[in-house]
Amino acid sequence: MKASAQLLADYERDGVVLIRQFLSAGEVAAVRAELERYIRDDLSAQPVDARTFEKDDKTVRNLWRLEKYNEWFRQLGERQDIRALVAPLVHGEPVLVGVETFNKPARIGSGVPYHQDNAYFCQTPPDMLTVWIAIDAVTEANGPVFFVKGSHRDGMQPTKPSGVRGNSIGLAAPSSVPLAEQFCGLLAPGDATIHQCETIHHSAPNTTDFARLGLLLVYRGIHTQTDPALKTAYAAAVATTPPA
Ligand SMILES: O=C(O)CCC(=O)C(=O)O
Repeated sequence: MKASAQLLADYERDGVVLIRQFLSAGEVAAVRAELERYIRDDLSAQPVDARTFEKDDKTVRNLWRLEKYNEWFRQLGERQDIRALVAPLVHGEPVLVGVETFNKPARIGSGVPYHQDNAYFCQTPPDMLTVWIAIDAVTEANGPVFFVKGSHRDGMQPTKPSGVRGNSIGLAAPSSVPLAEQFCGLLAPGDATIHQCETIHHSAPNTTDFARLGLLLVYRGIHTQTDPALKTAYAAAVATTPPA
């Protein structure tokens, strides 16, 4: 996997790009099998920071820190071909920071408020990104992620605590860009989007009978540093709405 000049230019301009067949059908099946095994066999013995549940307090909304709690997913995140792809996008040597899921389960999958990831990551310069890989098909109906193209170029926007478990900090005001003009990540299993950490994005609840499982790989450039002002705002939000 290598980032083409076109992909790089699109990423710098839009703050989001789409890559078809990022993982093969066999790799998607392997991810699904390991996630199911981990949730069934390992999750209950992990610390509470390993997950966020939906409102029913039993269905997984997010898995967090898989790079720490699951060797198979750490190795996936450290794959050389993926690191080589993201290196020019983070403007340096990539460091794997997180392997996570947004499960968006059928019927009860909750929405994600308008936000910028750097409100959580708190890095400067914002050379950090997320590879969002579809494990299920992502359709217009089951809560796709919408991105405001080019919003990363306007820097960090004012935030407020969102009250949403697992997404505690959101934008103080939603984007004024109409939904129809936003970049909608409609994906077949194995397709991926890559978004920069200051690109504004959000997703609706999933009221359909079809789950919308996404696997996220998060990287930063080795040169980024924690921004104390961003960290203070995040700490306040997460204290108001803990993820677990
Ligand atoms: O999967 C979603 O619905 C939201 C994902 C998200 O917020 C992210 O990738 O940073």
